[in-house]
Amino acid sequence: MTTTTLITVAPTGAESAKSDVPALPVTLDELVVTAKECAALGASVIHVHIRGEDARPTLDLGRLRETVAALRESTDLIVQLSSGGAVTDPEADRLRVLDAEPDMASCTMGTVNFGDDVFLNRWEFVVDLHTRMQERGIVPEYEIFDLGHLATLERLLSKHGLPAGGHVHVDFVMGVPGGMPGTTAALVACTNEVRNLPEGTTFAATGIGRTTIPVMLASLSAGGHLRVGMEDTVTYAKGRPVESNMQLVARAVGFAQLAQRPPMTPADARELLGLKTNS
Ligand code: KMH
Ligand code: ZN
Repeated sequence: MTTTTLITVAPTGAESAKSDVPALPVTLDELVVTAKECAALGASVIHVHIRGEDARPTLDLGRLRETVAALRESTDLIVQLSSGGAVTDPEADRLRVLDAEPDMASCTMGTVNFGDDVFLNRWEFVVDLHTRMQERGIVPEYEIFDLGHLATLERLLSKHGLPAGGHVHVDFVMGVPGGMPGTTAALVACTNEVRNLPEGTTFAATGIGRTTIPVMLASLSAGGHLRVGMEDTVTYAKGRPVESNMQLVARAVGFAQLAQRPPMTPADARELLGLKTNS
Protein backbone atom coordinates (compact mmCIF):
# COMPACT_ATOMS: atom_id res chain seq x y z
CA MET A 1 0.00 0.00 0.00
CA THR A 2 1.40 3.39 -0.96
CA THR A 3 1.33 5.63 2.09
CA THR A 4 3.33 8.60 0.83
CA THR A 5 3.59 10.53 -2.42
CA LEU A 6 6.69 11.13 -4.46
CA ILE A 7 6.44 14.65 -5.81
CA THR A 8 8.57 15.66 -8.77
CA VAL A 9 8.84 19.26 -9.82
CA ALA A 10 9.46 20.04 -13.50
CA PRO A 11 10.12 23.76 -13.21
CA THR A 12 11.16 24.92 -16.67
CA GLY A 13 10.71 22.58 -19.65
CA ALA A 14 11.77 23.46 -23.17
CA GLU A 15 8.56 24.83 -24.58
CA SER A 16 7.66 28.12 -22.88
CA ALA A 17 9.50 31.34 -23.67
CA LYS A 18 10.69 33.56 -20.82
CA SER A 19 9.23 36.55 -22.66
CA ASP A 20 5.76 34.95 -22.53
CA VAL A 21 6.14 33.54 -19.00
CA PRO A 22 8.31 35.87 -16.90
CA ALA A 23 8.00 33.64 -13.80
CA LEU A 24 9.72 30.75 -15.61
CA PRO A 25 13.09 29.91 -13.97
CA VAL A 26 15.69 30.07 -16.73
CA THR A 27 18.96 31.14 -15.08
CA LEU A 28 20.90 28.89 -12.73
CA ASP A 29 20.15 31.24 -9.85
CA GLU A 30 16.43 31.18 -10.60
CA LEU A 31 16.50 27.40 -10.88
CA VAL A 32 18.30 26.97 -7.56
CA VAL A 33 15.88 29.34 -5.76
CA THR A 34 12.92 27.41 -7.22
CA ALA A 35 14.48 24.08 -6.30
CA LYS A 36 15.03 25.14 -2.69
CA GLU A 37 11.48 26.47 -2.37
CA CYS A 38 9.93 23.33 -3.86
CA ALA A 39 12.11 21.04 -1.74
CA ALA A 40 11.04 22.88 1.40
CA LEU A 41 7.40 22.24 0.48
CA GLY A 42 7.79 18.51 -0.19
CA ALA A 43 9.23 17.87 -3.65
CA SER A 44 11.84 15.11 -3.69
CA VAL A 45 12.82 14.98 -7.39
CA ILE A 46 13.59 17.79 -9.82
CA HIS A 47 13.21 17.17 -13.58
CA VAL A 48 15.58 19.63 -15.19
CA HIS A 49 15.70 21.36 -18.57
CA ILE A 50 18.19 24.19 -18.75
CA ARG A 51 18.39 27.39 -20.75
CA GLY A 52 21.30 29.30 -22.23
CA GLU A 53 22.28 32.97 -21.81
CA ASP A 54 19.54 33.80 -24.31
CA ALA A 55 16.95 31.93 -22.16
CA ARG A 56 16.44 29.41 -24.95
CA PRO A 57 16.68 25.64 -24.32
CA THR A 58 20.18 24.18 -24.47
CA LEU A 59 21.87 20.85 -23.79
CA ASP A 60 25.28 22.44 -23.30
CA LEU A 61 27.27 19.92 -21.29
CA GLY A 62 29.20 22.47 -19.23
CA ARG A 63 26.00 24.18 -18.14
CA LEU A 64 24.38 20.83 -17.37
CA ARG A 65 27.33 19.84 -15.17
CA GLU A 66 27.23 23.19 -13.39
CA THR A 67 23.49 22.79 -12.85
CA VAL A 68 23.81 19.29 -11.37
CA ALA A 69 26.55 20.51 -9.01
CA ALA A 70 24.58 23.60 -7.92
CA LEU A 71 21.39 21.63 -7.23
CA ARG A 72 23.33 19.03 -5.23
CA GLU A 73 25.10 21.76 -3.30
CA SER A 74 21.92 23.63 -2.36
CA THR A 75 19.28 20.91 -1.97
CA ASP A 76 18.90 17.22 -1.25
CA LEU A 77 16.61 16.79 -4.23
CA ILE A 78 17.16 13.88 -6.59
CA VAL A 79 18.49 15.49 -9.77
CA GLN A 80 16.86 14.13 -12.92
CA LEU A 81 18.10 15.63 -16.18
CA SER A 82 15.86 15.61 -19.21
CA SER A 83 17.27 13.55 -22.05
CA GLY A 84 14.26 14.63 -24.08
CA GLY A 85 15.45 18.21 -24.43
CA ALA A 86 13.56 20.19 -27.05
CA VAL A 87 11.99 18.60 -30.15
CA THR A 88 14.81 20.11 -32.22
CA ASP A 89 17.66 18.53 -30.24
CA PRO A 90 19.72 15.91 -32.09
CA GLU A 91 20.09 12.42 -30.65
CA ALA A 92 23.83 12.82 -30.02
CA ASP A 93 23.25 15.86 -27.80
CA ARG A 94 20.47 14.06 -25.94
CA LEU A 95 22.75 11.09 -25.24
CA ARG A 96 25.55 13.41 -24.09
CA VAL A 97 23.30 14.66 -21.26
CA LEU A 98 24.32 11.50 -19.38
CA ASP A 99 27.91 12.78 -19.23
CA ALA A 100 26.71 15.35 -16.67
CA GLU A 101 26.26 12.39 -14.28
CA PRO A 102 22.83 13.12 -12.84
CA ASP A 103 21.13 10.80 -10.35
CA MET A 104 18.39 10.14 -12.88
CA ALA A 105 17.51 10.97 -16.46
CA SER A 106 14.26 10.79 -18.37
CA CYS A 107 13.97 8.14 -21.07
CA THR A 108 11.00 8.42 -23.41
CA MET A 109 9.50 5.19 -24.70
CA GLY A 110 8.60 6.20 -28.24
CA THR A 111 7.85 8.83 -30.81
CA VAL A 112 4.83 11.05 -30.34
CA ASN A 113 3.26 13.94 -32.18
CA PHE A 114 3.90 16.99 -30.03
CA GLY A 115 1.56 19.81 -30.98
CA ASP A 116 2.72 20.84 -34.45
CA ASP A 117 6.04 19.05 -33.94
CA VAL A 118 7.24 15.48 -33.56
CA PHE A 119 9.11 14.27 -30.47
CA LEU A 120 11.27 11.61 -32.07
CA ASN A 121 12.36 8.56 -30.07
CA ARG A 122 13.42 5.74 -32.40
CA TRP A 123 13.67 2.23 -30.94
CA GLU A 124 17.47 2.11 -31.48
CA PHE A 125 17.84 5.44 -29.71
CA VAL A 126 15.71 4.30 -26.79
CA VAL A 127 17.83 1.15 -26.44
CA ASP A 128 21.02 3.23 -26.57
CA LEU A 129 19.77 5.57 -23.84
CA HIS A 130 18.59 2.71 -21.63
CA THR A 131 21.80 0.69 -21.91
CA ARG A 132 24.08 3.70 -21.40
CA MET A 133 22.13 4.54 -18.24
CA GLN A 134 22.52 0.94 -17.04
CA GLU A 135 26.30 1.11 -17.61
CA ARG A 136 26.65 4.40 -15.75
CA GLY A 137 24.32 3.68 -12.83
CA ILE A 138 21.91 6.47 -13.82
CA VAL A 139 18.34 5.63 -12.87
CA PRO A 140 15.80 6.26 -15.63
CA GLU A 141 12.35 7.69 -15.35
CA TYR A 142 10.53 6.15 -18.30
CA GLU A 143 8.34 8.81 -19.91
CA ILE A 144 5.06 7.49 -21.28
CA PHE A 145 3.17 9.78 -23.65
CA ASP A 146 0.88 7.10 -25.07
CA LEU A 147 -0.40 3.66 -24.14
CA GLY A 148 1.84 1.90 -26.69
CA HIS A 149 4.89 3.32 -24.91
CA LEU A 150 4.19 0.93 -22.04
CA ALA A 151 4.32 -2.02 -24.44
CA THR A 152 7.63 -0.63 -25.73
CA LEU A 153 8.93 -0.47 -22.16
CA GLU A 154 7.92 -4.08 -21.59
CA ARG A 155 9.84 -5.05 -24.75
CA LEU A 156 12.85 -2.95 -23.71
CA LEU A 157 13.11 -4.55 -20.28
CA SER A 158 12.63 -8.07 -21.57
CA LYS A 159 15.34 -7.63 -24.23
CA HIS A 160 17.81 -5.43 -22.37
CA GLY A 161 17.20 -5.99 -18.66
CA LEU A 162 16.23 -3.92 -15.67
CA PRO A 163 17.49 -0.37 -15.17
CA ALA A 164 20.28 0.62 -12.79
CA GLY A 165 19.11 0.01 -9.23
CA GLY A 166 16.61 -2.62 -10.41
CA HIS A 167 13.46 -0.57 -9.80
CA VAL A 168 11.15 0.51 -12.63
CA HIS A 169 9.54 3.94 -12.34
CA VAL A 170 7.40 5.44 -15.08
CA ASP A 171 5.83 8.84 -15.58
CA PHE A 172 2.62 9.22 -17.59
CA VAL A 173 2.83 12.54 -19.42
CA MET A 174 -0.81 13.07 -20.34
CA GLY A 175 -2.69 15.61 -22.38
CA VAL A 176 0.06 16.48 -24.90
CA PRO A 177 -1.67 17.34 -28.18
CA GLY A 178 -0.76 14.20 -30.13
CA GLY A 179 -0.42 11.89 -27.13
CA MET A 180 -2.90 10.20 -24.81
CA PRO A 181 -5.58 12.40 -23.25
CA GLY A 182 -5.30 13.61 -19.67
CA THR A 183 -8.29 11.69 -18.39
CA THR A 184 -9.04 9.22 -15.62
CA ALA A 185 -9.97 6.60 -18.24
CA ALA A 186 -6.59 6.93 -19.95
CA LEU A 187 -4.77 6.79 -16.62
CA VAL A 188 -6.64 3.63 -15.63
CA ALA A 189 -5.75 2.08 -19.00
CA CYS A 190 -2.09 2.85 -18.26
CA THR A 191 -2.26 1.36 -14.77
CA ASN A 192 -3.70 -1.84 -16.29
CA GLU A 193 -0.68 -2.04 -18.62
CA VAL A 194 1.71 -1.39 -15.72
CA ARG A 195 0.63 -4.78 -14.37
CA ASN A 196 2.64 -6.35 -17.23
CA LEU A 197 5.81 -4.63 -16.00
CA PRO A 198 8.07 -6.01 -13.23
CA GLU A 199 6.46 -6.34 -9.84
CA GLY A 200 6.88 -3.20 -7.75
CA THR A 201 6.88 -0.84 -10.74
CA THR A 202 5.77 2.60 -9.59
CA PHE A 203 4.17 5.36 -11.59
CA ALA A 204 3.71 9.10 -11.44
CA ALA A 205 1.50 11.18 -13.69
CA THR A 206 1.36 14.71 -14.93
CA GLY A 207 -1.33 16.41 -16.97
CA ILE A 208 -0.41 19.11 -19.46
CA GLY A 209 -2.30 22.40 -19.33
CA ARG A 210 -5.88 22.14 -18.14
CA THR A 211 -5.53 18.39 -17.53
CA THR A 212 -3.21 19.06 -14.58
CA ILE A 213 -5.84 18.79 -11.85
CA PRO A 214 -7.85 15.82 -13.17
CA VAL A 215 -4.66 13.85 -13.76
CA MET A 216 -3.35 14.70 -10.28
CA LEU A 217 -6.56 13.51 -8.63
CA ALA A 218 -6.72 10.37 -10.78
CA SER A 219 -3.12 9.47 -10.03
CA LEU A 220 -3.53 9.91 -6.29
CA SER A 221 -6.67 7.79 -6.25
CA ALA A 222 -4.97 5.06 -8.29
CA GLY A 223 -1.99 4.87 -5.92
CA GLY A 224 0.33 6.86 -8.18
CA HIS A 225 2.79 9.67 -7.60
CA LEU A 226 2.79 13.23 -8.93
CA ARG A 227 4.78 15.48 -11.20
CA VAL A 228 3.90 19.15 -11.35
CA GLY A 229 5.59 22.31 -12.57
CA MET A 230 5.74 25.07 -15.11
CA GLU A 231 7.08 22.64 -17.74
CA ASP A 232 3.58 21.18 -17.82
CA THR A 233 1.28 24.08 -17.07
CA VAL A 234 1.64 27.84 -16.88
CA THR A 235 -2.00 28.46 -15.92
CA TYR A 236 -2.99 27.96 -12.28
CA ALA A 237 -6.72 28.40 -12.84
CA LYS A 238 -8.82 29.97 -15.58
CA GLY A 239 -7.45 33.47 -16.20
CA ARG A 240 -4.71 33.08 -13.54
CA PRO A 241 -1.15 32.53 -14.71
CA VAL A 242 1.07 30.39 -12.51
CA GLU A 243 3.08 32.68 -10.22
CA SER A 244 5.78 30.18 -9.30
CA ASN A 245 6.59 26.50 -9.26
CA MET A 246 6.13 26.70 -5.52
CA GLN A 247 2.46 27.44 -6.05
CA LEU A 248 2.03 24.24 -8.09
CA VAL A 249 4.00 22.11 -5.63
CA ALA A 250 2.02 23.54 -2.72
CA ARG A 251 -1.23 22.56 -4.45
CA ALA A 252 0.07 19.04 -5.11
CA VAL A 253 1.20 18.71 -1.48
CA GLY A 254 -2.27 19.83 -0.36
CA PHE A 255 -4.00 17.21 -2.51
CA ALA A 256 -1.55 14.52 -1.37
CA GLN A 257 -2.20 15.37 2.26
CA LEU A 258 -5.97 15.29 1.68
CA ALA A 259 -5.49 11.83 0.18
CA GLN A 260 -3.64 10.91 3.40
CA ARG A 261 -0.51 10.29 1.40
CA PRO A 262 1.84 13.09 2.49
CA PRO A 263 5.01 13.90 0.51
CA MET A 264 7.81 11.38 0.53
CA THR A 265 11.18 12.58 1.81
CA PRO A 266 14.10 12.61 -0.64
CA ALA A 267 15.73 9.83 1.42
CA ASP A 268 12.65 7.63 1.07
CA ALA A 269 12.40 8.53 -2.61
CA ARG A 270 16.01 7.44 -3.13
CA GLU A 271 15.26 4.13 -1.53
CA LEU A 272 12.09 3.64 -3.58
CA LEU A 273 13.79 4.47 -6.86
CA GLY A 274 16.83 2.29 -6.22
CA LEU A 275 19.26 5.21 -6.03
CA LYS A 276 22.47 5.13 -4.07
CA THR A 277 21.90 7.00 -0.81
CA ASN A 278 25.06 9.12 -0.86
CA SER A 279 25.20 10.63 -4.37
N1 KMH B 1 10.43 18.79 -24.25
C1 KMH B 1 9.85 17.62 -24.81
C2 KMH B 1 10.08 17.60 -26.28
C3 KMH B 1 11.70 14.81 -21.33
O1 KMH B 1 12.03 15.76 -20.66
O2 KMH B 1 12.34 13.76 -21.35
C4 KMH B 1 10.40 16.38 -24.22
C5 KMH B 1 10.31 16.26 -22.76
C6 KMH B 1 10.50 14.90 -22.22
O3 KMH B 1 10.14 17.20 -22.01
ZN1 ZN C 1 10.89 17.31 -19.69
